[in-house]
Amino acid sequence: MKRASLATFLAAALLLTGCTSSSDQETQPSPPAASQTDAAPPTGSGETYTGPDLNGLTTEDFDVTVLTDALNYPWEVRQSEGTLIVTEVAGTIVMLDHEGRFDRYEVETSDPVVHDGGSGLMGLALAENFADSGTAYVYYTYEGDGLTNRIAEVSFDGSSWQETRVLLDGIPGHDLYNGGRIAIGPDGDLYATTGWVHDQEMPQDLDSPAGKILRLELDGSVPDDNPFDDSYVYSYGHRNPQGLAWDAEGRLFSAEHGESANDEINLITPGTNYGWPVAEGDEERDGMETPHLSSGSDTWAPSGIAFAGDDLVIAALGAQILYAADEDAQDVAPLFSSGERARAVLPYQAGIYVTSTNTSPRAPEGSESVDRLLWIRPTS
Ligand SMILES: [Ca+2]
Repeated sequence: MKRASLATFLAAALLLTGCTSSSDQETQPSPPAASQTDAAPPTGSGETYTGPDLNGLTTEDFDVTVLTDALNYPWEVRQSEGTLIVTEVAGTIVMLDHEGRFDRYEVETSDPVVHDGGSGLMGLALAENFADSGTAYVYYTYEGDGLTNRIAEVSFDGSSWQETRVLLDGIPGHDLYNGGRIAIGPDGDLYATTGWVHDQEMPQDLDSPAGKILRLELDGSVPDDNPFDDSYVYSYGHRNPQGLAWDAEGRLFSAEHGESANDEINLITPGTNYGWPVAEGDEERDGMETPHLSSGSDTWAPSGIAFAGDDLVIAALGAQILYAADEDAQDVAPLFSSGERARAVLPYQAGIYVTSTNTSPRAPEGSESVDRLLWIRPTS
């Protein structure tokens, strides 16, 4: 990073001196090699983890870099060509990098973002060509028929973030149970988690978008091969799912909060009923799927999840820790803790980015939350 700064300085110096003679040029130091060796910041697109197997690692096995401690209730973290892009529930997006950049933008939306409790600007997904197009997708709360959620396309033009079109409106909202994670799957479609909004009927009602995992085309239309005709519903019977991740074989996993303990990691298959509120945790009912993994009597309060190689990394709010589930997500073990409520995880190259959300969703509206973006790297 120092060498990159030096190169920038030298380039600027050459520009300032203007007409440098050819003999002077020959005395200039050679430009640094293009490839960086140690601790190179992320470059390129995609979200491929190249670090060691996480199995068996604990907090002491990680180098920790605090990229910023100036976030306020962040929700999602994505990356594009070395820039980390973080949503904050108040309706802002922070863009920062490993060289000290920190820019905060208010997203210009068609209706104001409403942050009430845990609602607000939550999910973010970047189009595959984001670095060129600036196109991305967000999930946010606005005032419709009460608190209501929307999935919208947004665009970053280099100086501002603006909503460009609404993909799906009218998702019931709540101060606690909004779901809110969006992600583009290996099939190129957009998946979204929605909350049960404390309604006993909606999660089991296929005509309601609440308590579901939804699947949309990127233009907002219903994919032809969704499990129910002319419906965004991909799976149902969810309580408050906030995590979406695909493994190397393309299998979709989701994490959701139980009511009291009984947090779940579900293996999501199209058209499947995951039980809520009829069945809780490992309770078995005809026509309803039990969790792939359950916290049982423990509380994880899982939010973001992501695969790092074969390991499913789980950001836990309640437990203030990252967990890792081993291959096929058969068992969960503590991985890393900073003593903060972990909200989102992004394994990328040799490390994992982690955002914290240290204000409880039940904190008074407008409460400041001192939150960080960490970059943790296994030392082994
Ligand atoms: Ca369930």
